Amino acid sequence: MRFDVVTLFPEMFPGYLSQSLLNKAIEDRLVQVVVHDLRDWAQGKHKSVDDRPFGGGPGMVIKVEPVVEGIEAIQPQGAEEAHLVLLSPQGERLTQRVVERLAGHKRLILLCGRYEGFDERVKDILQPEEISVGDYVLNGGEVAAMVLIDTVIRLVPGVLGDERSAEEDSFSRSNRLLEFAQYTRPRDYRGHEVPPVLLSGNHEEIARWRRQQSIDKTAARRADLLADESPDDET
Ligand code: JD8
Repeated sequence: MRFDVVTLFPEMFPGYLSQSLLNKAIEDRLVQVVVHDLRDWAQGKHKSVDDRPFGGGPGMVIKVEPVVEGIEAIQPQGAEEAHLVLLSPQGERLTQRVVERLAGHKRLILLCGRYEGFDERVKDILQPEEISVGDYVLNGGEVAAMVLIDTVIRLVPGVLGDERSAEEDSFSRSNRLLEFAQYTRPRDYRGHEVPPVLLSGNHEEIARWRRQQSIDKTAARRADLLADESPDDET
């Protein structure tokens, strides 16, 4: 799986990319992340990528030319044709179902905006899929792009190793429940004890207890997940 990230702030990515799971996936060549500086396609002596909005108003708008020319230059850089994603508060909400769909592409270009966003003609010309990571306001698309990468790579075969499958994760196709509570040593910390069933060695009973924990916690905190009966592979 290849990600091409297009951003005005490429220096935000190395710290994230050096995180253990992702770094290992990159070393194992399961995942490739290429970060591109949008300013490389800026025009003129001042290399400006943004300008004041027509019609007035606060802030700056990212110009159409560097974005269109940048994407046109990046698209043929990979062996695979890339699916273009624009991170935007106006996009479709990123749910695990959307993550599963995006993971079906071999290559994604993630276009990160800043300021007041892009000149509308970027969307008219490039027709990206617009994705939002949630209903709150970020300062730009970079953190959203990291969220998208983080969620999609979990579904790339081999990335998680074989100790655990993404199928078992909460919100996945086969599990719409929240995770059960986990404990490790010590058995007693300041009078807070580990539930005895987990120390029983009875694996059938442990599985039943965990399942019930998941159901109870989901009902109490996220009843909406239990109510969602929509089909898994809705496209
Ligand atoms: C991209 C600029 C800042 C600030 C309008 C667009 C995603 N879930 C999400 N929340 N916010 C974003 C996001 C915010 C962005 C940009 C994504 C580029 N901004 C806002 C208010 C004025 N701009 C996002 N994905």
